[in-house]
Amino acid sequence: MPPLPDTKANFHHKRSVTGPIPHQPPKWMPAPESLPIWQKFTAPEGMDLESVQRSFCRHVTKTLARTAHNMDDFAAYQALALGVRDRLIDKWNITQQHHTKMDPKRIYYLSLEFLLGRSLDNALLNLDIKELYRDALKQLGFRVEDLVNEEVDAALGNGGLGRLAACFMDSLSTLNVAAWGYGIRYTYGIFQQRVVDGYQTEFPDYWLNFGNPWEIERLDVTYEVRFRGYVNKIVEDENTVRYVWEGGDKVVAVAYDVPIPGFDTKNCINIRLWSGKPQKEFDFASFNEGNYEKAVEEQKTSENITAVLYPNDNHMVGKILRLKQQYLFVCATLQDVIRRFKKTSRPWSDFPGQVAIQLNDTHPTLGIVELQRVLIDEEGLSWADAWDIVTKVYSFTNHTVLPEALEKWAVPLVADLLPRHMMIIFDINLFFLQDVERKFPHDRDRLRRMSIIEEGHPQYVRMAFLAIVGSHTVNGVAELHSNLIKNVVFKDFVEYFGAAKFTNVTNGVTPRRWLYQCNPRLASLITEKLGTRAWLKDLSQLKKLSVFADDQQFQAKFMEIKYLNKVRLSEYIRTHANVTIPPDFMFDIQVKRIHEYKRQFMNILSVIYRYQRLKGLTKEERAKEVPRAVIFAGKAAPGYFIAKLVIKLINSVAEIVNKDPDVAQLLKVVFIPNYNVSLAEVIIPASDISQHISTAGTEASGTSNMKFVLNGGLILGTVDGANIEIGEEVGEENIFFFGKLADQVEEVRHANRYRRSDVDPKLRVVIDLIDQGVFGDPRIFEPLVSTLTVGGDYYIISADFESYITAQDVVDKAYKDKAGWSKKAVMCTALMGKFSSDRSILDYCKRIWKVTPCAVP
Ligand code: F58
Repeated sequence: MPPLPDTKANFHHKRSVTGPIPHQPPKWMPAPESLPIWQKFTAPEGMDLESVQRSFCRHVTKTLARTAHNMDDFAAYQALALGVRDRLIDKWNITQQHHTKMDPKRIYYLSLEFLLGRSLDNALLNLDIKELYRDALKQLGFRVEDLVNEEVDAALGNGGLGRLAACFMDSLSTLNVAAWGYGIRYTYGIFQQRVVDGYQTEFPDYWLNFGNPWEIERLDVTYEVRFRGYVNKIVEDENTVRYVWEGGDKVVAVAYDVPIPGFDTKNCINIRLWSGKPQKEFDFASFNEGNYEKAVEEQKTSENITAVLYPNDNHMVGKILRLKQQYLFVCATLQDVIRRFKKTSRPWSDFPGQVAIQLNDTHPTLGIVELQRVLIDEEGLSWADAWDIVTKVYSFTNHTVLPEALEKWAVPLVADLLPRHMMIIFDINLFFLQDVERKFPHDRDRLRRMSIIEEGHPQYVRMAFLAIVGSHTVNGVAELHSNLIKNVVFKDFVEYFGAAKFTNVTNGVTPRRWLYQCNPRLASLITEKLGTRAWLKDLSQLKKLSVFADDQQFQAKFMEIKYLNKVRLSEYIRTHANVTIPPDFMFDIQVKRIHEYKRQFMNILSVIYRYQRLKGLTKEERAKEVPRAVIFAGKAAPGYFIAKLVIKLINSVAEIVNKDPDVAQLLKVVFIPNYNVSLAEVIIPASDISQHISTAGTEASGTSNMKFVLNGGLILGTVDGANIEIGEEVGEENIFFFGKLADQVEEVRHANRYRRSDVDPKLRVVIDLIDQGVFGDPRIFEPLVSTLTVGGDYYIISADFESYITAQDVVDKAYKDKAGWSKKAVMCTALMGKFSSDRSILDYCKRIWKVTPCAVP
């Protein structure tokens, strides 16, 4: 078949290496940017009612082709979002032009997940135009508050790691850092969860079904990505051999840009998400033969790569499609980064001064190998020069110490999909181990332990080791976690590289979304008391609230807001989970991914314990009890059988407890389905107490703990992750700790192995009730219960149970003292300044990336 003509209809139209080819007018014509008329009509939109209304109506009638007669709230949301997006694009353009002019060091945050949630309310608040839009839309017959709820979440992440990336982007933009986020535009985000007969069921997340106003499709920003093929060895002369990766299959990555506005700044940065597309739309030869299925096959396989987010939280899956996602992601990203760098015609030696790449966990670690490959195979640098550049550019954040979450890829799989990369990994490992050997001669076992390649059949590539060896800095996400990394998990590497390479950056959350946006009443009260909104950019200013902690009037206002937030959540629960919860109950909340290490199981076991205790009380005794609503939400990985059983147990307990008249005034239990970012925004401001009760040493940081405390909720928690630092900030009197410490856990586990069925007596009571069938057929729960009895109780629920129950009693007692509790709640909000993601980002900027802001003047 003759080749197709090279027109835009047949091929991907690509930007040139140095960016778009500038428009070249004939000599007699002036350059467009010099014409006043361009300036006039590209000026940012006006900040007045009429401009807002004109834009809204134009989008309704022209973009959406609707009219005032056939409008619904969703169409109104779309028109509103498109108008706000126009403003974001104005800012985005100014920011990009400024960065091009100043050419600062760029920060690239590489993450396979960005859990952004909704964008509209956030953009309105960050741009400080919510009031304006509220007034403008009211005159057109719409309420902004209703339209905001029409938006579907962008749920391109599993949990903490993905949400952290989103908070970091908000802070980077607010702090005017010249940063880019890079990720994948999954066609399906994290699955939607429904509860059927008490069990979790999963449904696909069709988030793009009605279009996405927050993305800009860049059909001219595309890069080819190769898979498989072979490596050609070219002997150039007797001292030089070169390797070229050839053949195989190619797909194309297309860019989608998501603007991220900063708060109270002109700055608006970008997250660039990649989508897999076929290199050519379809195979004409097969099409002409009548084989239509084969003709579109290539399209299907390339689009499949970015079709779905893997729904596992803290658990590695070794699927080839996941490896393809990772490579497509880093390959396209690096081509984009290098294209931007080359626009300035700087030498390669400038690269580390101009580019910092942060690896959000090991998922983008192939980027290390890919940069080395490009530099030696395509740019002709020597191995040593290239490796020097690579290791000055990358830094790596570790988010977990759970062994089952540490990524490793089977060598045959990598060798098949990425043959040249596999060669380079072996070389990196060889040079590294030679060096280790020089430093620690005759230590065979050390070489085995530190090898990037794990020996066995098959061999595996240990991605964390590769990330450490290829980065200049490695950080954990809370003090305890960083210490575990240094002293336990990567101890050998600290001995080899020295302690300076390993550091801590404690996580943070953005106060814009996690207070200002989700708790507007509290935000207003704070601004009123402090007389300024400056705390939104400098959260440490909240400490000035502590002088009001004993002020009865202030306490009353603070707790009134808490109460109204509880009313709002109670209403949500009534309509979405069909349980009625009186807002004057204590709201005791545990919301996060369902995982054994997070111990939702222990929580529901303690609820059963409370239930039987309450049932045994006299009427007089009951009158002294604190009524409690125990609220759960969270998704279990679809293949995680035990986690799913925990959800079933929670729902079974809820069913019995909620209909038992004996405890109707004292206890409610509910599982709210489909936990996501926008639901978190309703749940978090409504907590009296929230639970963060992981087995000590297992939760790297946790970030929802920070959100709850920031909103004036207390914590019941273990001495784990960021709980510890929260305790240090708010004071021991304002947090409820219990349980074994991280350094005691191993001993308990060891003992568990030898004292099989000997569980804590209070826990025994609970297990017996389950076994008697009080919560339904006990055979259903047998696999779950046996993790405690015959399974060795790896997460030490039994050893922590007594201390947990005691801590619950302490919480009850504290709650009865209304003034005392109010003071604690105020102090919590006041003393959370440390946990702003702005502080985390400034930490990264100073100590890891070595960059200063580049603000648009
Ligand atoms: C979480 N990790 C940690 N991983 O569990 C949490 O303690 C920490 O606060 C948070 O990171 C931010 O640092 C986490 O969410 C994942 O979801 C991975 C997704 C991809 C597969 C492996 C787990």
